[in-house]
Amino acid sequence: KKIILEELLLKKSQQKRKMSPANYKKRLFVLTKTSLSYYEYGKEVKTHFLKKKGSIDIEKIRCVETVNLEESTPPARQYPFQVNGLLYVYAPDEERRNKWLAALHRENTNLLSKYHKRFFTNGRFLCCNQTCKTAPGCTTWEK
Ligand code: 4IP
Ligand code: ZN
Repeated sequence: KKIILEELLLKKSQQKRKMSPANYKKRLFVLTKTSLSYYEYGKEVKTHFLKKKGSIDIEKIRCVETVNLEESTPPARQYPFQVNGLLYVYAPDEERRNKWLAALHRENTNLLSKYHKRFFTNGRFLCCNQTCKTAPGCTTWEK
């Protein structure tokens, strides 16, 4: 399948399991016409044996936006973007983040106009205090 965009980016754990602590992993993100996937990638992993760690169907993506920075965010995490308010990915700089946002917007026709502008942390969205991960967005998104 044709790759639209591919880059080694930092991601925050989605914490699907309740007890898992938040952590950050470098993953190879690959965008195609049909999915956004991330793979384990490192010196010890040969490129042709990349291990897929996660994937989202493009048609299931409803929101792709930046995320407001919280106080004292380390240098490596200055350019976050979110997918569906659940997957947080960090680009190395503003330009690369814009590249990903533009590509994800271009491939997607199902985007909602509302999103959460701050992180989901400790069981709630910091922007609106909603505790459900799938709670409707609180902020209108403008292109
Ligand atoms: C893992 O931490 C990794 O961060 C996983 O990311 C993440 O899954 C897990 O969160 C989290 O517990 P450990 O490696 O220390 O176990 P990756 O899949 O990129 O390795 P996500 O869902 O973020 O992919 P859970 O709670 O979602 O499983
Ligand atoms: Zn919100």
